[in-house]
Amino acid sequence: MAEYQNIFTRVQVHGNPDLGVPLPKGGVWTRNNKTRLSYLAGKIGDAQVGPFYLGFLGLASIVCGVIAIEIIGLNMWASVGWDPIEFVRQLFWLALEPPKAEYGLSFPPLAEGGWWLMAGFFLTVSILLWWLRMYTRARALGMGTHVAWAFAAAIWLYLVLGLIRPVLMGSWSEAVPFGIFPHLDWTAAFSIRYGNLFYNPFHMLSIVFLYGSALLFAMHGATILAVSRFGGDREIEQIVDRGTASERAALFWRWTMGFNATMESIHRWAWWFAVLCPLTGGIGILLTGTVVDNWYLWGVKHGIAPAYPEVWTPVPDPAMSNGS
Ligand code: 07D
Ligand code: 07D
Repeated sequence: MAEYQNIFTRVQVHGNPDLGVPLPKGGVWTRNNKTRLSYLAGKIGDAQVGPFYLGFLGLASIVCGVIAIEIIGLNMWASVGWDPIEFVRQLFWLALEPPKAEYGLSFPPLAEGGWWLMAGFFLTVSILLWWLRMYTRARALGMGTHVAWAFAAAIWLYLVLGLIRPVLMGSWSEAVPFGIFPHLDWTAAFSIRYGNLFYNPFHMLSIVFLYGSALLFAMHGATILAVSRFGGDREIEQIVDRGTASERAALFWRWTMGFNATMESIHRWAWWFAVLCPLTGGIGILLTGTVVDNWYLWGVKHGIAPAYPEVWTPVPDPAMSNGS
């Protein structure tokens, strides 16, 4: 069977396709049983590719996603006068911008943000349908819905950035543009506009969980690889039937830092750290401009940022004087 392969597995076993658990009849579309073996996929994971499940939700999500990308791409192409060479050359710098502030939350003319609104609508529908697909596929297999809820945390930040906060601020102009570098420019401008995001405590928390996720992932990945010679990568067996791998891994961490996670709890640690990154981040963005206008001044007020010393006296504006 093409199971238990990892990056160090040198032999790839070619066997009959593994079609997974038998599924209850009814409600679930007849499963496409087509599979194939891929040598390259086997180098980094399981060699068996498929079966792939494309139900109504998946298809509808892909259709909406293609419409969104089409609107974004064609607008970007139009912005370089339909020149294919310039489109490719400038792709990373091209943008589909949200409407100007004067349009508020109304539907602007297509060329002045209307296309942006439509692309955003289809992208959002596509992402939400994909979420439903993850949820229903997990349920159909009798699994928990942890993956869907982790994805929901990312969707929360996405919705705050592009929908919830702009609606609270009363203007689509507050939202993020589509484009590779333009969305970075927006991120930098947003931070400056609201007085330096570094002083936003929820940005701080989000960074804690971002860095923490990387650290935990490295610790967990490294630990399991270090005991895979004792079968540590067969995590499920290690949980129910503890062997030398789990015990060594646990003892290693007790030796080095006095405490160890368990085979089960380490995945809860990972789940919470990953999920809390966009969850706290979304709270931080939601508060910006709605509750707090300037995070630096907020920091000064709460004693986490120093006030600039007054080392100069402001020069009176000559335009304000009466000329005498
Ligand atoms: C590795 C999983 C695979 C996902 C990938 C991304 C697209 C976009 C473009 C149709 C880790 C697929 C990309 C579908 C296609 C068009 C026009 C996930 C992995 C490979 N960003 N951001 C990137 C998005 C925001 C920021 C890269 C999306 C906020 C900074 C990629 C969103 C802010 C930097 C990208 C989003 C922000 C990036 C790599 C949505 C604050 C970088 C992402 C929907 C959070 C980095 C040139 C990656 C870069 C980067 C996508 C939102 C900041 C294009 C889809 C508004 C500072 N972002 N981003 O690997 O190289 O993620 O940019 O909210 O430095 Mg971003
Ligand atoms: C974007 C969730 C949405 C994604 C979804 C997926 C598709 C399909 C297709 C694969 C990432 C959509 C999927 C479309 C994909 C295929 C085929 C998650 C997203 C639904 N910051 N900052 C964060 C740091 C500064 C700023 C978070 C560090 C400056 C703004 C993170 C630094 C300024 C925002 C973080 C730093 C600034 C952030 C993002 C250092 C710029 C946000 C967490 C060392 C000058 C966002 C509260 C995340 C946020 C955010 C890190 C600096 C601006 C922890 C390390 C001071 C405006 N920053 N930042 O999970 O939540 O994103 O802030 O300097 O909005 Mg920051």
